[in-house]
Formats: sequence, structure tokens, C-alpha cells
Amino acid sequence: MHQQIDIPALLDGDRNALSRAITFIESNRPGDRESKWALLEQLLPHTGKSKRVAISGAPGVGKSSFIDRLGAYLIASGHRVGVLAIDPSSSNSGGSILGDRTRMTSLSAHSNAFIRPSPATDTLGGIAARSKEVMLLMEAAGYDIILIETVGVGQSEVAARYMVDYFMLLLLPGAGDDLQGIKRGIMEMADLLIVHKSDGDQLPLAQRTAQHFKAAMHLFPPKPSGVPVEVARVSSLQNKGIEEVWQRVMKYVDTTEKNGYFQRWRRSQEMHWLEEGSMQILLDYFKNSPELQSRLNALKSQILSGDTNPVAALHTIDHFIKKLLHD
Ligand SMILES: Nc1nc2c(ncn2[C@@H]2O[C@H](COP(=O)(O)OP(=O)(O)OP(=O)(O)O)[C@@H](O)[C@H]2O)c(=O)[nH]1
Ligand SMILES: [Mg+2]
Repeated sequence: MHQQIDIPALLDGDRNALSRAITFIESNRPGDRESKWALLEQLLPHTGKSKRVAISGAPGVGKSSFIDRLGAYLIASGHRVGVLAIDPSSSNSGGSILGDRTRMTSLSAHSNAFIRPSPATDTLGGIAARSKEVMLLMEAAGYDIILIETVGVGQSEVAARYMVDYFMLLLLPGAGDDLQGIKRGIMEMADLLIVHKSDGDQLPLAQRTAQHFKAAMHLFPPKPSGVPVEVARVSSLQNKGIEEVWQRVMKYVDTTEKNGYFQRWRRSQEMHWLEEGSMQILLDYFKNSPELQSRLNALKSQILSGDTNPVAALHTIDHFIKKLLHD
């Protein structure tokens, strides 16, 4: 199919060519897979030069507003910014797509920004796989900074962590009063804690929260990057603290490029990608195999009629797949 995708135009940064390529990748029809690999293999040499950053945090903490400000700042500094979302909930509601368009008012109008909402796939694994491919397309089209918005609910953060070089966690003023309430895992994932909405009546509380976090940092194990977790305060409403955040990212990149961690972590990202991607391919084969699906449907009817039970049915499927793989 990708004959319709104008690769030279895409590499030249043409938005329409990029949009078409993303639509093609996201449609993910089994019959298109050969063309998909061919497309990605052609583009791969033009990818990987961007900086990849995740912005995570609970719903409503202000991720989209912050990305809008950070993105605008980066564009003003001469960058081209690609924004994508990993949000399993948006597949159902479509809600956050609308939200992102209205919250990213300065970015969505800008020609040097490209915003892509979370693809409407059924599983998180599917979303993560598509998102990585979309990220490559954006990089090939010359977007040199990729910002990934992800909701602060467990698995999608882990998926985002493995896509990026740097991970920011947004927290609300007062969050530090309840350190136990913050999952340890996510604290270990973060490179930067941002006390967000640090403005108005909340300013004194935000200052206390930031102090609290700074004092508590030694409780967490040292980072493999060699760079300790940092704490920042930001108000996207007042456009404050944005430049300082980006300086921290640049310092992090500089340090980890020198100590070798940046490259090592990119390799780990790739290994994770391979592992998860293999699982996706297997799943796709499973869903699209007529033999397996008819076997599955037959077993479903038998369960419905009480002629078998799930354990026996799974046992049958297990044997059937084993046989398929050995043939
Ligand atoms: N006071 C204050 N309010 C803010 C700030 N940034 C965002 N908000 C408000 O917080 C609300 C949520 O902002 P969003 O940017 O949509 O938050 P989000 O984390 O992207 O939300 P979801 O995508 O739904 O998870 C909006 O009403 C914003 O106007 C800030 O810096 N200060
Ligand atoms: Mg949002």
C-alpha cells in the first residue's frame, strides 16, 4: 500500500505525507504488514536523532497545558516538536483527543508542531507498538523533539518509559504530604518531578511540596543514569519554569551521552521494543488466523452449551497452537 506514501516528501517534512504514513501504520491490516516493514526500514536511517521525553501524571494535573507551553518554547528556540499520546482510555471515549486539541492551543496551530492523539487500538500493547512506529515517522519527517503524554495509571507509564530518554512526572501541590500515596515504581521511573500549577493560592503549598520532595530524594535508590532525580516547580498558566525544565533535560542528555548511559538506554529501549513487538505479532496472528478463530468459536459454543469448561478448552487451544507452530 505504501506506494501511495510519498517518502521523499515525508523526509522533507511534508505534513500530508506524514499524516498519510501515520494513517497507514495505524490501520495495521495484516495484509499490509510487508509494506509496513518496507516503509519503516526505508525510514529507519533517518530516525533516532531526536530527544524523546515522556510527560506523565494523574488526569487533570495539567500535562497537555504543560506540553503546550514547553512545545511553544522549543519551537521558539528553533526546534520541530512532535507530540503523541499513550492513553488507553481515549480509545473508548475519544475524549482526550478533544481535550488535547483545546488544551494545546498554541501548538496545534503551529506549523513546526505535529500533534497525534493516541491511536484507537484495543490493547495497550497495540497502542504502544503503534506509538513507537509513529514516533519513528515523526523523526523521519524532521521532528527533533518528541513529547509523549501518558496518563499516570501503571502500565501505560511503563510503556512510555521504554520509549523515551527522559521521563517527567507532574504532581500537584500537596502531593508530597503523602509520599506513601505515590507509587514507588513511578518515582523510580522519573528523572524529574514537577510540582505543577505552582501559582496563585497554591504557590506556598507548591513551594513546601517541592522542598519536601527534595529532602526525600535520598530515600530512593540511585539512578542507573548516574543523574539524581531532580525537582522543579512549574506554572503553565503563568508560563513559569518552562525554560528551567528544558535546561535540565539538556544537562541530563549531556551527562548521559558522556557517561555512556544515553546509548545504553537506547539499546535497552530497542530490546524492549523487540520483545513487546514480537508479542504483538503473535497476537495479530492469533486474532487473524481463521483456523484458530474457528476453533475458538467452536469451544465458545461448547462452553455455552455446558459441553466443556474453560480449562479443558484452554488445554485444547494450547495443543492446537503447539501443533500449528511445529508444522
Ligand atoms: N492553576 C493552574 N491550572 C492549570 C495549570 N495548567 C493546567 N491547568 C488547568 O488544569 C486543568 C487540566 O489541564 P490539562 O492540561 O487538560 O491536564 P491533563 O493532565 O492533560 O489532563 P488529562 O489529559 O485529562 O489527563 C485545566 O482546567 C487547566 O486549565 C497551571 O499551571 N496552573
Ligand atoms: Mg491531557
